[in-house]
Amino acid sequence: MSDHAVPDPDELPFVPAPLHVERRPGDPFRLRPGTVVVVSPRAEAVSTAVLVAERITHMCGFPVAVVQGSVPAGTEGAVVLRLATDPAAVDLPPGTPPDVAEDAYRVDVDAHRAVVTALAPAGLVRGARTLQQASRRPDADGWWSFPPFTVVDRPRFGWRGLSLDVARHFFAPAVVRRVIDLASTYKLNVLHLHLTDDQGWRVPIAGRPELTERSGPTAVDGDPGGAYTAADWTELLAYAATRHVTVVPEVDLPGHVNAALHAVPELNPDGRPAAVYTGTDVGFSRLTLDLPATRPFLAQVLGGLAAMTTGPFVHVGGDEVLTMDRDEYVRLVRAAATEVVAAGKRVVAWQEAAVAGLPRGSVVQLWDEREGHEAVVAAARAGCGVLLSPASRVYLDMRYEPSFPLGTDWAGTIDLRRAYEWEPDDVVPDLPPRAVVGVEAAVWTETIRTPEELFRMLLPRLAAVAEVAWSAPGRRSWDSFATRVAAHSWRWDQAGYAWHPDPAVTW
Ligand code: TNX
Repeated sequence: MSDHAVPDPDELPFVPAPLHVERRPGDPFRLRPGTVVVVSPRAEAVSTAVLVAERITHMCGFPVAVVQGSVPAGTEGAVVLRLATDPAAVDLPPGTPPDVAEDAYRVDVDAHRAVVTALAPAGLVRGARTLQQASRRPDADGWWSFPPFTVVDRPRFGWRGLSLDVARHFFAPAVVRRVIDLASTYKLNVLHLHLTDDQGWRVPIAGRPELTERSGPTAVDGDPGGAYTAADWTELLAYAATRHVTVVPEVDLPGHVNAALHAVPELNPDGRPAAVYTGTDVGFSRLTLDLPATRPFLAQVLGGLAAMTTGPFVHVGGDEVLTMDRDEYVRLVRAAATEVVAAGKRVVAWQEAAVAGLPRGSVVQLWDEREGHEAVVAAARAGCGVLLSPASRVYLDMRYEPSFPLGTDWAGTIDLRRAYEWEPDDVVPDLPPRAVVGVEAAVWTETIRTPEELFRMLLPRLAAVAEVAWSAPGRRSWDSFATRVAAHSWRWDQAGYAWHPDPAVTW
């Protein structure tokens, strides 16, 4: 197969750019009443088939049957989801890491069928997103059609994330579901939720109802807060799981804890509840290791959170603790990490925690490019992964340009091109090979209070970061991206997502 680095943008404006794209001759594939979704008869693939059928019904307005097995005789048109066992089915090179292999897929579209092939359900979802992006706007008769093509694709990194701060301002489950949809459209596979901070506590912990009762209702500037119920949480995890997005919950410790200090008086040295905090300073609040309440609190919160988490990771924060000596900080982070490991999960922590000697297999999340990275490199040499969230590129709470009405600028302004044009291998020199597990965008919400504001900060930059995380370096270029991403704005409009018309793109 020939492989074009840059697909013909008028025809196939895929974001992120796939590894191989080939246009094929022939008539387009059309979705029409009678189209069925055919899926390999394996239980784990059925939810993907249902997702695709629902998507088609949503787009086209007619019901779509899901059929297990082979294409029924006389079928007008079929979307086929095929789970293969042979890695050659998706052109996988030997030695591909499992987290990349599970997302690998191919899509083959001709006039009669659109076939998505993958080794795992996650790959079927990624391929279905590629297919979705190939759809042309409905023609005069209202039919959706797809030009014939073949894509063979797999990600560069196994961790492609978005971190959402629901602590400074709360975002309801319905909004988080829309964030998951968007992330999944661009093949992200991790949603990291920053669930607690000085201003609020958003996640229910069994046996600790006071956390959400007392610190759920608060938020920055006295705005309305909120907290997820246990049922909300379970539903969010299920919604994400169907889209093969792993939720990584974060309880930020041992700093950023004023909401906990407000809800639990015994966590304060004077035994009195801290006042509510609705400002946006960082670094002032802290746990105290030697209080009798602290270790039980860590055990209950982290054990409880681990038990509520289907994915393999729990994030313990660790950032910006400005009022504690290093020894106590290290002991607190270790105590937190011990609870996470005891509960059967792997630790994720912000880069500051690299000094604590995290367990092998932990993930250190780099964000602050102003600091030296020696401890991060040492942690990587000791068997930790490194997740890249360089603030000056992927902090999507930074303004697009100096006069932009929302956001902040401590890490500079980030226009679309700046979010796109950077190379993960260059962020931390001296890392051992394969230490970088992936790339994660982050949106902090001190200045962001409504869904409209949130999506305007995310789009179009989230698409840029997604391409950095997915597409191999030789497969991407700004000029190509700028052309392709322009073809996505009608979809955002159609789905009701607010977005910023960055002037570097002809929208
Ligand atoms: C730094 S990133 C923080 C957050 C702020 C963010 C604002 C990190 C680990 N800490 O507490 O919300 O900057 O951009």
